[in-house]
Amino acid sequence: MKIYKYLLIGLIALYNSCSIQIEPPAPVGPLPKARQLVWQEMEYYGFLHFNMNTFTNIEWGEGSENPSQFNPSELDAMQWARIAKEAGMKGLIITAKHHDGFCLWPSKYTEHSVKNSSWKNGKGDVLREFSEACKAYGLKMGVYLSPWDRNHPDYGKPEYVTVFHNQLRELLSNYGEIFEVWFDGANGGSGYYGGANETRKIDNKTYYQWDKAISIVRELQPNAVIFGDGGPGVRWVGNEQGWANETNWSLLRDAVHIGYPKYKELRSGHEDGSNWVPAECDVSIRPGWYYHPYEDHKVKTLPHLLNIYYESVGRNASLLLNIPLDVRGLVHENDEKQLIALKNQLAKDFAVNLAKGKKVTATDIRGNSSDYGANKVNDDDPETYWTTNDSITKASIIIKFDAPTILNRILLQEYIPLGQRVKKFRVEAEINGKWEELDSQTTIGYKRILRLKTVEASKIKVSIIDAKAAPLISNIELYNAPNLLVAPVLKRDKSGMLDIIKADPNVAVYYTLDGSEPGISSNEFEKSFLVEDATIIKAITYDSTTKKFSELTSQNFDISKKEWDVIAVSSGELQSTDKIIDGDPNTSWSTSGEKEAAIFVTIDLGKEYALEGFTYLPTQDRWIKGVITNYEFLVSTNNKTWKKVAVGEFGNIWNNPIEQKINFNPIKGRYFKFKATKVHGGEKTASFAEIGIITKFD
Ligand code: FUL
Repeated sequence: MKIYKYLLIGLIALYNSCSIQIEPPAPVGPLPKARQLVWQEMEYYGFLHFNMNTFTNIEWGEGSENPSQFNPSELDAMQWARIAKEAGMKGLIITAKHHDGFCLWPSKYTEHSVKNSSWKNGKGDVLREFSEACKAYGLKMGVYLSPWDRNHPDYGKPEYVTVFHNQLRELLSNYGEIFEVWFDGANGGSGYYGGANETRKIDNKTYYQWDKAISIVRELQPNAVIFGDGGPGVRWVGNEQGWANETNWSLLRDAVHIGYPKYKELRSGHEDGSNWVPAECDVSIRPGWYYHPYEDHKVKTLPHLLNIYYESVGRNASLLLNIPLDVRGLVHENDEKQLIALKNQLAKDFAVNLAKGKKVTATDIRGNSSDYGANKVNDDDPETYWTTNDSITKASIIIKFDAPTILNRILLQEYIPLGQRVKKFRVEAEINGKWEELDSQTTIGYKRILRLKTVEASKIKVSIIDAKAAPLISNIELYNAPNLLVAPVLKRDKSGMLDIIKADPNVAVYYTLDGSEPGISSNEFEKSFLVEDATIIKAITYDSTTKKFSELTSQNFDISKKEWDVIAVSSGELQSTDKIIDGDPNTSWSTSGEKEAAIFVTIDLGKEYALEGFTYLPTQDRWIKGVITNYEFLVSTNNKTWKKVAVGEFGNIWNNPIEQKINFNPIKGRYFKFKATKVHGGEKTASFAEIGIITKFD
């Protein structure tokens, strides 16, 4: 009989744990709207800055441009969509109208649009081609509409607001489904305004009648989210560099509005916010939002882009990566290459989810119900979650491997339809039978990805240490991302100390100083070393775990600048001229302004050399100024008698401000004078990021 008794007890227990329906936890508000949930899952999508500024080569047009200036030679929206799709983006947002007021579609409410441009004899409609391309590639389509219009004569008056609303209607009525409407926060100021050329101020909280604008979006595109500094659908992240704070709440207090001055708060949101407004990280793949040929060599590197991904998508935000379309109306080849490099690296980083199929246990389970069991975190179903009993806000979950497993990434997701809850959590690994803390962090939200040190663990424990209420974890993934294998970057300072920068701490760099190909039997880079003489340095990154090499870096360094001194300048501060010869391309120095022909810099090399040429790198700042286009180069042994050894022009330097190399017939000299006979745009100051000499290489 006893056996039956136990069987009965067992059955009751089974019934309790499986069959009794345990109510889901109560929501912890504010909560996301359905459209916000759909948007959140997009995670990564692209921005296309393409408009009048593309053709005037500036970032902010005044509004006085002639519509005929808009004239792409090879516009191909299918190319944009194909590349975005191949890059792994889920949608694209285009600058339908930027601050200069020019409309990419033939708006009925302004003459400043494609209808008066040279492109397709005024018959074209970029928005139409864009929408068809998005459809063809299965991408969602979004529109950027600048409220500020520096062209419109009525800007500042109520009449313009009607125009703004009507244009919004046109965009939302004629091009199919829109997933996001992007309202820029930059507002009011100087402009052309139909020829008035004046400054117009508006109150950006009231002027645009936001309630009306929002109701137009709701009426015509009920599924679209609205981006603005403070939402209402999606918020700005408070910087244009592509990162959210580690602590990132998808919540905002009521006080946040367009143009909110304490915008840095947007990087973290507000834990006690009363609205659900998740963050979007907007950042350009180049320094500028618009295409400038002079930034062709400044497309962000793979390590930089990867970092942006981890600090946006990996920190409970979305990534809106801008691609400036060029004057052809195409994505430039350099940008395409980097977009694909990022896509490929992400595919490698998240190749195999090591948590899949592993046994998971938890210290507490809501009502002991299998509906909320620990295995809900790796069941591949975003609609299920592990959670604890109502009163429990501290709990752990353990993922157990069958055998010790190497890993370095953890991805966590909260079940946000019932609110963002986790305030603090910790990740530990059991290594050789001992628990070791790998990281301790704050918020999770929709998605959090941590880059951990590489460990070989038999178990991974995630402990929720503090939460607003019982934590709801829908997903945990574990990965072993490969080391980042990119060519090393070489840097030498004024004293001749050479540093080699590797993108990943877990890789090795080998180098040679004699022009030969480096390999694992060459010198391994450990710390900076002195390179005083003219030397070719070849360096390569090596990953011992995969036995793979990166591409090669090969750089010619001429004599070091250790003994160099800037002894005279035509104008400007002599004390800070070291920036011209500090070996750092990111620091620059400028003259303070004079008659063009008089600009010069004189440098003492410390001793005599056989000189064969010189190099000039203009400022690498985002806003480049003072780029020397024509030069004279003079050499002296005594700083008294000078011989002019080179006169000429740096061809295309404004469009492509990379290092210029000029050779001349060998001559002995200790001093040189570099004269600027012409500066781009007739500016009266000249900028120098770096000047070098050539003694050996050509
Ligand atoms: C800013 C604008 O002023 C920039 O030109 C760019 O469009 C960026 C995305 O937003 O506020």
